[in-house]
Amino acid sequence: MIRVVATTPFDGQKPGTSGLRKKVQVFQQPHYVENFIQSVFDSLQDFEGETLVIGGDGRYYNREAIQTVIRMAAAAGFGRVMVGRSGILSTPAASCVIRKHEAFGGIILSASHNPGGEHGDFGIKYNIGNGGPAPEHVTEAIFARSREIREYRISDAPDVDLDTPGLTRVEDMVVDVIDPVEDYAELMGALFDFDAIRDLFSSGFTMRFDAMSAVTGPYARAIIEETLGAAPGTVVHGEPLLDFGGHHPDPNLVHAKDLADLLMSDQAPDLGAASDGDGDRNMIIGRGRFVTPSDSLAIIAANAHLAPGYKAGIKGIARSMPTSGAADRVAEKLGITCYETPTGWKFFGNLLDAGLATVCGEESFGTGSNHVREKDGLWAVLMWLNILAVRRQSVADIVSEHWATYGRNYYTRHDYEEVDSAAADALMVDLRRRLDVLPGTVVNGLTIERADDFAYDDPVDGSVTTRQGVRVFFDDGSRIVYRLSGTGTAGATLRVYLEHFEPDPARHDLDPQDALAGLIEIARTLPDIEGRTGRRAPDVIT
Ligand code: VG1
Ligand code: CO
Repeated sequence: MIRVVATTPFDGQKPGTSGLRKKVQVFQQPHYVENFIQSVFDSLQDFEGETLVIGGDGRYYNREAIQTVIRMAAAAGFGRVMVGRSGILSTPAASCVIRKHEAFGGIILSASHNPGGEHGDFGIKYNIGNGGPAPEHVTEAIFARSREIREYRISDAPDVDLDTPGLTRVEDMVVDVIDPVEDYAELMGALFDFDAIRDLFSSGFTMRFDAMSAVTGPYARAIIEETLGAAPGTVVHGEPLLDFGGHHPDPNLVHAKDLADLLMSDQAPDLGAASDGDGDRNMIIGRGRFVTPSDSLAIIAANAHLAPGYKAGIKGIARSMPTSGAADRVAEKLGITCYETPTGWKFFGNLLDAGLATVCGEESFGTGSNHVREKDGLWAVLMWLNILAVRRQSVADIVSEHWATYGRNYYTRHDYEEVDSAAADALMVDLRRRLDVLPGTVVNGLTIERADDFAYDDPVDGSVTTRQGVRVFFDDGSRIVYRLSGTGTAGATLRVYLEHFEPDPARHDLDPQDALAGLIEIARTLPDIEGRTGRRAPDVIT
């Protein structure tokens, strides 16, 4: 039976950079999930009888939330839901399933790289029929609806057995529990030269893939070990855990330190890789050489034609604004456009749909292509494997050659986490207020050439997105970007992105923190980070 339940709005059900993210306890409040899901459904039209894809990264509260979404989808009139077995679907796999089965959309339960567990974070995201995150006008409608919601509709049917593949029903709606890996693995097989990668592994190539006890374990085991023949044990932390083993499932040098240390040691395999909570991020490290995400995007763009799915060449590149300009240099050489978008994958969707861009990336360990409409961690790893299988060089050599050809964009990001929100806001307000007077100012020997607050004009639908981060450009081509995170759940996170271009190959082997030391100092003092936030140093450096 379908019940109509009276409710009152919750504050703050505003989707951020990538969906609604809050502490688990917030989601556990009675009606909280229901209000948000009803707000999503109320913001959509014409889905009667259509298919909704549902899955998550397996974190604490995943199964409970999925049962609620299934009951509400039945009450809303969806004809079918496709749910990953055990509630599992990586974010890129969900995107793949939505596209392949021409679903109306999908609900992804994930807080991505944020920590999980009973006291960790949870999240809900709505993806549209192209498989990508809902664009801004949809997320704004959802938020507006959440502020006036008075009732929601839900079936009182018992829980669905999520662990047994096959068909059941809730009310008139079909529930299809699917293998979470199958469609995705098939797509990867169509894009990459699996035979060449198999040969690479059988030639003695070694790798470690750290799934960080998050969602990519089953995918990586099936594809890298079982299909491509990497040695058993190549995938570590391959079981998705409710709390990710207590770690941040965030593939970077801080949270995947064990992997990074291994790759810098005498026992290093040829390749190290890791993915995040929901499987859309990736980290690539060769023996003795960490590849920054910005460089990885550029190298993938320059070498994509080596993979069968991209052999006709790429049509364009898109990168988020804070991502380094390394990809722009590749685009220039290829004679294609490099689009610069606000942070967050939702801004790539239009460019991909319109065929303007083929590969996209973000400095935050996100890379992907037009094969789905999310960033895709395993895709990036397989792309690197394909490139390595064809070029038969080390990761370090490929990176060095790339820099020799294009120059090196030294890059780093400094994050100040859980800063007092009012202080962080005031810092940004002050920077914005000074935009007009900054040009011409000399700081530590560098002259500020221009400064602005990034705004994006979408070339496809004409929408304008403003206030996407303060950019300060210097006369030597260096750049500092300041923005506040839209994915955190406690206080504010100030992100400071620093970049300096170095054409001279003799100066390509510096530690980025040294190469950027002068700029780092400027970045700290320009908005008086210490005075305003009390922080002397960043919490995370990537
Ligand atoms: C961060 C990253 C952004 C990424 C987003 C979602 O957002 O900077 O590039 O798209 O996370 O990634 P923010 O607003 O905190 O800077 V995921 O893997 O967490 O969905
Ligand atoms: Co993620």
